[in-house]
Amino acid sequence: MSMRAKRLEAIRSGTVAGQAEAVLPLVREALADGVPPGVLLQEGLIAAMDEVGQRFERGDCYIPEMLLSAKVMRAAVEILKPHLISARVDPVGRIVIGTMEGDLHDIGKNLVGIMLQGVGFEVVDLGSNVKPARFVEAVDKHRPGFVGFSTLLTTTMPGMGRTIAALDAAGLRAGLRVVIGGAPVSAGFAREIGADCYAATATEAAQTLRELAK
Ligand code: B1M
Repeated sequence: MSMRAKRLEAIRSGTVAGQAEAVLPLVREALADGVPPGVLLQEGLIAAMDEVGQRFERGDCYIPEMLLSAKVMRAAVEILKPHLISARVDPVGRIVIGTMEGDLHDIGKNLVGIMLQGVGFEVVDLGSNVKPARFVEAVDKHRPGFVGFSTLLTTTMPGMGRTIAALDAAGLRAGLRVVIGGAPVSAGFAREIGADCYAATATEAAQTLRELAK
């Protein structure tokens, strides 16, 4: 196994084990050695969260372990952030983003925010557990070209449709593009609820929205 592969594996397994003190120096070292931040993210951190999810499903780990891994991932993403948002780019538009009401998962949504900033979007992040009324209020206040909804839970998917309906009822839907993402949703679901587009990953969201903003 190459040095790079060994380091990525140590980042992945250390994140699964929730060991910030082991993972964070490795992330810094890998960056200094020229490992692309996108590779660290995908093959180290996201791969770790996938394994944590599988262990949770099998009953091999519980909420406290999931939280520890999530904490390591968030700290590692903070280190990667300036590298993911490197070159300054001209502003291309504004987006309001948030995770749906009832859903506390925010790592994917945070990554979407970082990647969008990286391609020049001004990002208004409402955080997680966001009620439809708060989206309406923020869209009314910030008048963005885009609004982005994230969810990781099947139970909170219907909140996306309810939020679109609330934006419509407030007269804010015209000229506003709705993008949705998160593990349980799909392009088909986006069509079903009247969203304008779906993005499978944070990178795809950044690419798609940058094109749409032109
Ligand atoms: Co929970 N959790 N969790 N969890 N958790 C999942 C999502 C789950 C799949 C685990 C499993 O069973 N395999 C499962 C959901 C099952 C389902 O609904 N079908 C689950 C469950 C059940 C739960 C609880 C209900 C557990 C319980 O209490 N019994 C509970 C719910 C709490 C709540 O929200 N009300 C819960 C709690 C938690 C923690 C708090 C412990 C923690 C979250 C910490 C945090 O986010 N601050 C947690 C974690 C860490 C996970 C897993 C392990 C990892 C999630 C993650 O961060 N992934 C997760 C399993 C998994 O996903 N494999 C799991 C990495 C992240 C980068 O990926 O968020 O998918 P993701 O984002 C991707 C894409 O989806 C996309 O881009 C990102 C990167 O490219 N994307 C978008 C996301 N949003 C987008 C928006 C866009 C475009 C793209 O446009 C706007």
